[in-house]
Amino acid sequence: MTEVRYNWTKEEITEIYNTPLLDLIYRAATIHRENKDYAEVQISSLISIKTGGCPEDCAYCPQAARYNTGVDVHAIMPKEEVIEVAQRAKAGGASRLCMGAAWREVRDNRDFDKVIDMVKAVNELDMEVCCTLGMLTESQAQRLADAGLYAYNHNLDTSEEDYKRIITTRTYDERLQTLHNVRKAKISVCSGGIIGLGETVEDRISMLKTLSNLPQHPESVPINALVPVQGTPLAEQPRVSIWDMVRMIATTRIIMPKTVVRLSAGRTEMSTVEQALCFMAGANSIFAGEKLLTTPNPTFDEDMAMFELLGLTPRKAFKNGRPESKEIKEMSINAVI
Ligand code: SAM
Ligand code: DTB
Ligand code: SF4
Repeated sequence: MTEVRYNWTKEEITEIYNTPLLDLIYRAATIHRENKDYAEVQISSLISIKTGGCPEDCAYCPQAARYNTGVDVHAIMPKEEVIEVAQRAKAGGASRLCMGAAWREVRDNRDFDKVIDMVKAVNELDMEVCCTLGMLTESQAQRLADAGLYAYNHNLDTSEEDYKRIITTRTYDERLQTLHNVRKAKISVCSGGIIGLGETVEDRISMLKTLSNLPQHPESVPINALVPVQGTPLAEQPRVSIWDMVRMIATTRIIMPKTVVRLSAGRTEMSTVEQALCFMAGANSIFAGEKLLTTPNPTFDEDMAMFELLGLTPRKAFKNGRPESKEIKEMSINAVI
């Protein structure tokens, strides 16, 4: 019996994070096995529907207009192209398609109408549709929900205390407000962060506290390792240690036992052995397909070979029900499993 808690303290999370490594992995793996089909891994594929030229100053991001990163700037992609990519992703084993746009926030304009059409079209392919478009108002979230949007990705990235060092063009509170708007529209929440930004362990703990103290835990928490990109202020950051990645994944698994924990950016730098440790520590989702948004990622074939080797299977779409049928029953407040 694992109690799902929403009142984790920094002290408790720190103690978990600092547990001797093998004990930590064992504890996380045990919780994972009690709560989930541990061999099932959700595969999400990313597509950048509007690339580069973003007005924000996120220090890690190759798509911020103010950094010279060589990213090709693209206006919004035609729906037909999105459908083609979605079909290829589905054939590669993906059950979810996440459409990303380099926007600060959604505006109520023609581009948003186009995104709404894309959401409807991908939904018809029987894939879970996710978007990550920046900040959303309540009515924009509702419009996406009405179009059949399954999940919305909106990362906290780091701690509230560390936020200004990484991003100055928006606040942590604005980020949390969007998560609230998404939740209100009954869209599944995907929110996590990045390690390797030069943050402290306290920052990582603080971010995990914020996520685990939300009224409902996010249904998915992506843990990204920074992909350092030339031209961004964080280009020279050293590669994050695999042990930090494992600690972060295991701690997330323990404090949010029912959440899907996604081993996200940074996998091209990880060996199969290192990724296996992350799955052991409770990761049960990946981004698959040869590109993340603008940077490389392992191919579907490489990932399928890894799944076969490790005895993992891709999770089917809508395992927790479709939003229309109000069956997103993965989590409920005070749920005890
Ligand atoms: N513009 C929207 C926003 O910021 O929410 C959506 C797209 S943005 C690229 C989505 C997420 O990608 C960011 O919140 C960040 O967590 C992640 N990301 C961006 N650049 C990254 C990098 N170089 N390494 C790891 N993760 C990165
Ligand atoms: C998330 O947490 N990671 C993804 C997705 N959500 C949108 C993005 C990773 C981006 C890595 C850098 C790039 O490819 O541009
Ligand atoms: Fe823009 Fe999102 Fe990149 Fe920040 S992370 S610069 S908001 S695309």
